[in-house]
Amino acid sequence: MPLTPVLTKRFGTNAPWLIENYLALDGYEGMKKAFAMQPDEIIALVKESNLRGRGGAGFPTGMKWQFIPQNDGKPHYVVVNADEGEPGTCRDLPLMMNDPHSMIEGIIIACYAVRANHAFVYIRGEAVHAIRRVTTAVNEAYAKGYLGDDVLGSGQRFDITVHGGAGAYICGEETALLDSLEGKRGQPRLKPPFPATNGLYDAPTVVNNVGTLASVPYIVLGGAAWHKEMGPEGSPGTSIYSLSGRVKNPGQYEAPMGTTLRELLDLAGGMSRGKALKFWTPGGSSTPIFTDEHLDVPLDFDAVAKAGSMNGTSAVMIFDEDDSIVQAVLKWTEFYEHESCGKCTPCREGNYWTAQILERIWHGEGTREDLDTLLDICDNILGRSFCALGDGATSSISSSLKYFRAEYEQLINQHTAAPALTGATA
Ligand code: L3W
Ligand code: SF4
Repeated sequence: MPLTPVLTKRFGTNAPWLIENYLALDGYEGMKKAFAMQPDEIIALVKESNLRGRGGAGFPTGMKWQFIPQNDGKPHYVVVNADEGEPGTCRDLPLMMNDPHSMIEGIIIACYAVRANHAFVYIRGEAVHAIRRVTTAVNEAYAKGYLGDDVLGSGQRFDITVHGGAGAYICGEETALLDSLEGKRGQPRLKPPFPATNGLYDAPTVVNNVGTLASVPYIVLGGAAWHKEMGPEGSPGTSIYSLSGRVKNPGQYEAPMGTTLRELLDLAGGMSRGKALKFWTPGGSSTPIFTDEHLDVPLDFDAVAKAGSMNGTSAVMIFDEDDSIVQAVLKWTEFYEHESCGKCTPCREGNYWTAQILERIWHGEGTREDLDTLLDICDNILGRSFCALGDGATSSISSSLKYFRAEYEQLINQHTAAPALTGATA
C-alpha cells in the first residue's frame, strides 16, 4: 500500500463523495476485512498501529477503544466529534466534503470493535454544507446495506445519526458535546468518569475525531506495520496540516507526522509577501506560539511538546514580520472570551480581563504593570479551569510574552513617552 497521500488520496478525483466512486477506489474493503476478524483483534491492531487521536490531545485510539467495558449489558455508542472550531483548523470539513465514506467506514469498524450499534456524527452547526454531504452519504450507505440490519451478513445492526450543532466552540469539548447531543446546554462534565465508561446517556462511549476514524479503514487494510512506516515511532501515520495566513498557497497538505514547517512552506510555495516568518501556531490558537527558531521542529505530538507547545489540530497559522503579535493575541483572546461557557470562574472572568487588558495595550493605553497582570491572570486560569478551553486561552498570551515582550513594551512606552502629544491632539 502506498504511503502518503492516504486520507486525501481521493481529493480531486471524480466526485469522490459519491458511494459508487468511493467503491471504485477500495471503498468499504477495510470494513469487509474487519468483519472477518474478531472485535478484539481489531482493537489490538489499532493499538499496535499506535494511531493517536487527531482531535488535539493525541490520546492512543486503540487504548480508548479498549476502555469500553465488555459484557456489561449496556448499550455502547460511538460519537464522532466533527465540531471543528479551533481557530485555524480546517481539515475535518474538507475530509467530510471530499470523502465522507472513509469516515463512515471507520465508524462502522469502530462500532463493530467496541460492540456498539449506534453512532452519532456531531457536525459544527455553521457547516450546513457538510451536514448535507454526510447525511447524503449515510443514506447511500443504508441503501447499499452497509448500515441498517444484518450489515454484510454480520448479523449486526449499525445505525448512524447525523446531528448539527448550534455554533458553540465549547461543544467540541467531548463531554459538552455529549450534553448537547442529549438536548442539554453544552457545558463540560467533570472527568473522571470518562466517556469510555459514562458517556452518552451514561453508557460507555467512544468519542473520536473525524480524521481518527477516517484513518481506521486504511490501517485495517494496510496493517499496523504499514502505518508505522510513516512518521516517528511514538506518533506515526499521516496528518492533514491546514496552512493559513502569510503563505503563498494556503490549504490542506497531507504529509507524514513529523513534517517540519520548513518542509510545509516548501510544499505551499513559501511566504506570501516575501517577508520573513515572525510567529506561527503549530496546532491552532490554543497552542503556544512558535517563532522562526522552530522551523525545523518535527510536527508530531512528542516533538512539539518537547519544544514547548502542542501539536493540537495541526492548524498552522503563519504570520510575517509586518504582523503585530499583540493584535493576533488580542483577536484570539476575544474569541475565547466570547466562547467561554461560563461554568467556571477562572475562565469566565479571567478571559474577560485578559481581553480588556490586551485591548487597551493595543490601543496605546496600556501600563507597564499590565504585562505582569496578564501573566498573573494566566497563572490563575491555567490548571484551575474546568476544561481545556481555559488552559488553551492562556497559551498565546504567555508564549507571546516569552518571545515578544519587547513589542508589548514598545506599544506601552510609545503611549507613556508621548503625553504632550496626546494632550496637544486632544
Ligand atoms: C478513559 C482515561 N479515557 C483521557 C480520553 C478522553 C479524551 C481523550 C483526550 O482536549 C485538546 C485540548 C485542546 N480513561 C482517559 C481517557 N481519556 N484519559 O482521551 O483527553 P484530554 O483530556 O487529554 O483532551 P481533550 O479534552 O479531548 C483536546 C486541544 O486538544 N486542541 C484542540 C481544540 C479543538 C478541536 C477542534 O476544533 N477539532 O479539537 C488544540 O490544541 O486545547 O488540549 O477523549 O476522554 N484515563
Ligand atoms: Fe466553561 Fe471555560 Fe470553565 Fe471550560 S474552562 S468549563 S469553557 S468556563
